[in-house]
Amino acid sequence: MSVLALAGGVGGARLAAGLARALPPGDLAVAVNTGDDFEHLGLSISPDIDTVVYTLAGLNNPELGWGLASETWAFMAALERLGGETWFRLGDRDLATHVERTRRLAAGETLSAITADFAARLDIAQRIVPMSDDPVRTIVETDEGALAFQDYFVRRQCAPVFRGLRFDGADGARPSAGFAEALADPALEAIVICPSNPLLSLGPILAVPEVRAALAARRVPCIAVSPFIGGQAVKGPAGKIMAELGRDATPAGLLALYDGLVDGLVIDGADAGARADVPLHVTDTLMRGPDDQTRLAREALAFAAGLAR
Ligand code: FO1
Repeated sequence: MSVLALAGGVGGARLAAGLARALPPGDLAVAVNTGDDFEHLGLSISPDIDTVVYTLAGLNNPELGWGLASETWAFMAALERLGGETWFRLGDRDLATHVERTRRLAAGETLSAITADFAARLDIAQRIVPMSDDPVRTIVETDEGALAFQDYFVRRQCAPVFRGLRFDGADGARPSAGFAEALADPALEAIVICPSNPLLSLGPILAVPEVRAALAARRVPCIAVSPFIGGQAVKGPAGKIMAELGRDATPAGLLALYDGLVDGLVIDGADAGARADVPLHVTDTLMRGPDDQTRLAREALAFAAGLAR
C-alpha cells in the first residue's frame, strides 16, 4: 500500500505530518513544491522542502510554521550590522541546512539526493522528494510587474495586486526520479493533495508536464483537502489571491483550479452544502495540533479508500 501526498509549505506540511503518523513509514511519499526555491545571500534555499522535512522530523518552529524550533538569530543580527539583506529571516540552526545544501549542490549532487540524506539524518522514514530536480521558479505577475516568489511573498508581504503566475522552467522540467517512481508505484492506492495554496504551492507541481499527465491518467483516487474555510485561507494569502484573480475560495472554485484532477474534496463544516461536481467529505479541517493532523489524515485516507473504483 502506498500513498503519495503533494505538498507545499506550512499547511501541506501539517497534513503530511498527519499522514506520516497515520501510515506505516514506508507507505508514504511526499512530493514537495520547489517553485519557491531561490538563490539568496549566495545560498540555494528550498523553503517548502525544509518546512516538510523539519515538520516530519518534529523540529519545526510551531509559531512561525517554517524554520526550526528554539531558533536563535545571531547571524541575522550580525548581517544587519553589516548592511546585509535581512528581510528573509535565516535562523542560526536553519542556516546550516542552506549552507550544506548549497555546498552539495555546487559539488554536483541533486536536490533529491541531498533531501533524502538530510531526512535520513533527521530519522525521517518517509520518502520526501522534490517535485523536480530541474529548476522551476514561480514568478508572480503583479500590478507592479513580475516579482520572484519570495520577493512577493516575504519581502512585499503579498501586498502587490496579484495578476497571474508563471512557472519558469516548468515546461522543460522532469519529475524527480522519486516522484516519478511514486506516481508509477503499482502499490499506489491514493494521491492526496495537501491543503497548501492551490495556485502558489500546487500550481508549480501541476505545471510539470509529466506530473499533470500522470494525474490525469491516474487509476487511483486523487483527493484534495481544501485550504479554505468559509471562503478564507487558513494561513497565507490564498484567499486574497483568489479574489484578485476573480476566483472563489470555495469548494467549486478550488475544483475549477484542479480541473478534473480531483475525485473527491475534503472540506470544512463551514462550507457544508457547497456545490461541487465531485463527492465531498465534510469535517473539521482546521489542524490545531498533531492530533488534528492525524485525525484529518485518517479521514482523508478513509475518504479516498471509499472512492476507489
Ligand atoms: N516566511 C516569511 O514570511 N518570512 C521569512 O522571513 C521567512 C523565512 C524563511 C526561511 C526559511 C524557510 O524555509 C522558510 C521561510 N519562510 C519565511 C517561509 C517561506 O517563505 C514560505 O513558507 C514558502 O516559501 C511558501 O510556503
